[in-house]
Amino acid sequence: MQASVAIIMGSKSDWETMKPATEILDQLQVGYHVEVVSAHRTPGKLFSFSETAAENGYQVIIAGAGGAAHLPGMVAANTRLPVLGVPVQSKALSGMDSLLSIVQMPKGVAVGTLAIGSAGAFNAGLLAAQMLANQDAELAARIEAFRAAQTETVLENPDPREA
Ligand code: RP5
Repeated sequence: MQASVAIIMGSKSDWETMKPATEILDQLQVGYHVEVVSAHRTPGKLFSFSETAAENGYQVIIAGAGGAAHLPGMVAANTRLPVLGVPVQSKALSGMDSLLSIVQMPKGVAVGTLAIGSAGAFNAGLLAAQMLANQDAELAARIEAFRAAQTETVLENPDPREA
């Protein structure tokens, strides 16, 4: 399957947080590539990855990072592809550092920032799929089915005391 989405993260320690992005993409049958790219420890790789991302066939980049989370913004600075940033929950500051590092981009260079942690990673995968679905009717149908099933699950079990 062609990898339309690149999922990158600053460290292997980010993987557990970022994994839900792959789970929803698997469910929706969207191809992706996963790789560690560190803004601080591998700055040359950050530049080569982001500068070649479009020619390598990616259409959306999901970038997760924690702490001084410069990865999403610096990737966005070096590619025209849409970048979705996921703030990883840090131990010291609970991810507020990650969130503020990613969200407050200067005018003219955009990063779409998701929620802190694994819900943000899942939604980044979902949002990437929704972007791709504008050009893919079959993917659009799979997303609509996912959303309908989610709604049905909530409606079928409204009692908060039951699992
Ligand atoms: C960031 O520093 C990474 O994205 C990670 O969230 C954080 C800590 O990295 P490790 O020290 O666990 O490798 O670059």
